[in-house]
Amino acid sequence: MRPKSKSLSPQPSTLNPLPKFLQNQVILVKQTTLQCRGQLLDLSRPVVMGILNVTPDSFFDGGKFAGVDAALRQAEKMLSEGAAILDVGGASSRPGAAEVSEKEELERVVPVVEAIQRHFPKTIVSADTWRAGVAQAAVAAGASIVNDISGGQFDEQMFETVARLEVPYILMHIQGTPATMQQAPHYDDVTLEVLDYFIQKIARLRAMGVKDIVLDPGFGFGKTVEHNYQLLKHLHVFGNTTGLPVLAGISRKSMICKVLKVIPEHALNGTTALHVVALQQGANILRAHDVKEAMEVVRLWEQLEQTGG
Ligand code: YH5
Repeated sequence: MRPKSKSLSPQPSTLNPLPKFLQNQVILVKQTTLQCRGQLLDLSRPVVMGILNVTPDSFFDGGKFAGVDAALRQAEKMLSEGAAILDVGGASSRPGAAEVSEKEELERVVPVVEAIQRHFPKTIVSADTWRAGVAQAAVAAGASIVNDISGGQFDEQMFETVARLEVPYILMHIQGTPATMQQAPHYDDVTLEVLDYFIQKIARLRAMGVKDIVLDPGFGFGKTVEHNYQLLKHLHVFGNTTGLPVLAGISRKSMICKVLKVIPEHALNGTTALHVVALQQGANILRAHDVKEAMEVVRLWEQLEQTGG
């Protein structure tokens, strides 16, 4: 039983009391939209966020024009396949990836965000960066969501920057840094510790005036295979306890590759299988390399949801 609190729980009037079974119940309203500057993103149905890497180890291997051109082609493909968001990232955060300078990251990300806005003006773009400076420049270039793998821990300016920019913030959990995170991940209870992290950060973000927050347990970021599957199995906890939307970034990650003993290039079928689980566990956004296949999962899952009986 919850202790009765005069100040916190709304008091039903004595003239019109709540039915007995609803008294002392907390009814959590799930947030189903994100205010992406001018555009409202509807999350009452699951959506797919397409991954658009602009790093040299992806397709960004030619000159500046080749990079923008290739990114635009990839953007067009993912939009035609049904992506609701394009996640543009200029610094790989894979385990052990080389650090990219802020200047280099800006030079990769800003022209691509600008080009996407010019060619596909209604597109909702998120900036995958832990740097406040890159987040600010990307939003100035047309991005309308900040996706920070560090939860504000790598750049102390990040939270105030997002508050000032008035854009939604994807709050991801990470233990350690990309350079060290896979050395010896440890938790007593991974789900509880990630939830506790979210609760602390949400309070700080709210106090600074950030309105729209999306929670992401950060699959592969300082987690063993076992930790990742615990988080996937309990994914519903994060949305259910906070009322906030949840993002799952599973696509072609090592939690699939290690179990199936395949390379990321052969991990699409495994990705699809775990996307089904993520939706069943209440995920609102699937961050995916393969938008067409992820959208098929969404459509089939919706059909199942609509089915009575
Ligand atoms: C995420 O989960 N991940 S970058 C290793 C792989 C495959 C893919 C071994 N940014 C996330 O995608 N942002 C990245 O194969 C992210 N959530 C959010 N919000 C890492 C990545 C990857 C790493």
